[in-house]
Amino acid sequence: MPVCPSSSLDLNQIPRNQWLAIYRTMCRARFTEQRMIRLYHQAKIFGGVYTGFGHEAIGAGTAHAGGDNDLFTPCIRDLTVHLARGLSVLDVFRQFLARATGPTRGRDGNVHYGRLDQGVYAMISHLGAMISVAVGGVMARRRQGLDAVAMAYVGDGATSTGDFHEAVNYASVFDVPLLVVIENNQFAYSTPNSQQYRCKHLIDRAPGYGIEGVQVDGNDAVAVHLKVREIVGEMRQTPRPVLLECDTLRIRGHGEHDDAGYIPEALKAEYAARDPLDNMRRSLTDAEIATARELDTIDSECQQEIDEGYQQALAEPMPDPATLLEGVYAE
Ligand SMILES: Cc1ncc(C[n+]2csc(CCOP(=O)(O)OP(=O)(O)O)c2C)c(N)n1
Repeated sequence: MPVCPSSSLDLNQIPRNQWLAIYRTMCRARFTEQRMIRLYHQAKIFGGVYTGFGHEAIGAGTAHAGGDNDLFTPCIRDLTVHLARGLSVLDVFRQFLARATGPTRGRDGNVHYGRLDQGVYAMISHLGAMISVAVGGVMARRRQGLDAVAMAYVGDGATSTGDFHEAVNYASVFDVPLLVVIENNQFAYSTPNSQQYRCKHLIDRAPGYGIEGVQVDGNDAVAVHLKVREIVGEMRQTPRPVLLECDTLRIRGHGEHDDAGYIPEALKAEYAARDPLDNMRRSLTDAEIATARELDTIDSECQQEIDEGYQQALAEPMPDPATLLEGVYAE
């Protein structure tokens, strides 16, 4: 029987609705991606499919700790962040089915989307490159007098890039309120951590930058959320960057084209027993925040939203080839 990771944490510190919102975000992401995988194998998706199976507690736990003015640079594991910030499941299907009505108007295949009105930058694929975008964005908001913070999401592989070093060093020197969320899923594509870095933990590097590093169980949304609320609260008052290392395992391949055969079965089994959604259900029911039945209702509502979103997106048009050059240059 897997242990309840959050048993020592007091969930009553924050309103019940907040916990339910986090659980709902995790379900919406997981179930949407389950559908996406099926569609990918039916060749109905334009482009690849990269999922955040196993990462849901990280994106949901962090993004739900943000406020209206905050900025986010999610990566391919973080559908939860998009959904937590207000993107609809319908928009996600529009994007992956290359519909003209979607966030990139059917022009991207398919992960480079985001909505600035929701504080979410569209990612580019270069590992670590979005951290400095988050730095610049949040500095601009601070200059406008807003008490914004930024959350930049990277994998363990991204921490080996020069971009990571440049952005974190700069943020440290200029006291930028930046949470660097390291989703340490133990493999950078197929490269294991033993071939990625020598330090014991990635946050061991934080003192070298003169900043704080915090480690958290990335499969425990309660632990992630409570810790990030605390960090973000302090960061708003006293701007500074923090490295947050979330331990997890990517349950599927780097993308659906990859069978993740390089991840040992025993490791997969260990983390499958600590699935973030199961953990969250257990935490919420043990703390009597919600009954299993109430959580089942949320599950069915999410499934219905996904069925409806998919059907609606399917009925919408793909872009007209005559509009190909629209949006390429500023007008
Ligand atoms: C600058 C750069 N180099 C190489 C790649 C090719 N690439 C795509 S994903 C990946 C590994 C990603 O590892 P990690 O950041 O740990 O994410 P994970 O897939 O393990 O979640 C690499 C090398 C890239 N996108 N950008």
